[in-house]
Amino acid sequence: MTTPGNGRTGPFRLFFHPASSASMRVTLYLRCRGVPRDVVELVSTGLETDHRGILVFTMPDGDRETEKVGTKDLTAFNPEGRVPVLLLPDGRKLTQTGPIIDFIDDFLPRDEGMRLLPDDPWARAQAKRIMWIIASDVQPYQNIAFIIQAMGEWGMVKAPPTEHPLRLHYIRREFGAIDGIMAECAGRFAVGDELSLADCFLVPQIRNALLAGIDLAAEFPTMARVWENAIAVRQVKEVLDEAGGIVQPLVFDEDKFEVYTEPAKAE
Ligand SMILES: N[C@@H](CCC(=O)N[C@@H](CS)C(=O)NCC(=O)O)C(=O)O
Repeated sequence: MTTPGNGRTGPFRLFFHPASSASMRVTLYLRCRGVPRDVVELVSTGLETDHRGILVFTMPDGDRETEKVGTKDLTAFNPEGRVPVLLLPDGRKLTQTGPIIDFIDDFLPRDEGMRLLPDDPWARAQAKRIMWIIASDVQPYQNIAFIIQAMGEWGMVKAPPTEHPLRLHYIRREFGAIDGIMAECAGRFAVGDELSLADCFLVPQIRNALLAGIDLAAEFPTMARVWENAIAVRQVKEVLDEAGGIVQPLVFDEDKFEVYTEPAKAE
């Protein structure tokens, strides 16, 4: 495969972090699609917490790209301050999980490996529908950083961040919608009997929901069935194991969060 690079050759480099659910959408895609490391190299960013206890992704220690940008501050590399980021051999960068996956896929042979999108236009649209609900209607509202900041700076009711009522509300509301959609289109997996990008987006979001204490089997039966089938797939299991298991493990620093949200701060 030739990657675009204005004459420069080399793999794409995916800057990601195992603690990031958005990153996991792409790492699941790469593993399930069978994309080799010489096509997309994985580069794990650094990770710190700020004074509020919020996770901050940093440039990776000792990486040549960190040398180039001259700081550990990720915003110097990606002004959005987020992961994942795809770096092209010529230095161009692409953000946002959906476009990153589409872009990589444009360089892969159509007839090799798992395609991860159904051929049927309606089924393909259902897969994208589920992906969009997760990326735009669930993940931003249940984001721990957003919830901590809202408690510390904007007077939102204080509660444990992982199980905050706002977080539970949006996960339950949208999971209810997805469960209804999947009642129509799921087979063994989110859309039909083949694993698709809908599963690659669903799995990390369910991992967040499990951390929030949601009982998937009791509340979202179709989703629970699909989840069990998805995590039994070897490639999915490998990615989950490498990221610390089936429940999202690392989300914020509790001690710093307590100091940041103590009542005196709110006056
Ligand atoms: N819409 C983005 C979401 C990316 C995102 O929110 N990533 C989180 C980690 S899961 C992040 O980097 N957060 C750091 C921050 O917001 O400062 C995508 O699909 O790529």
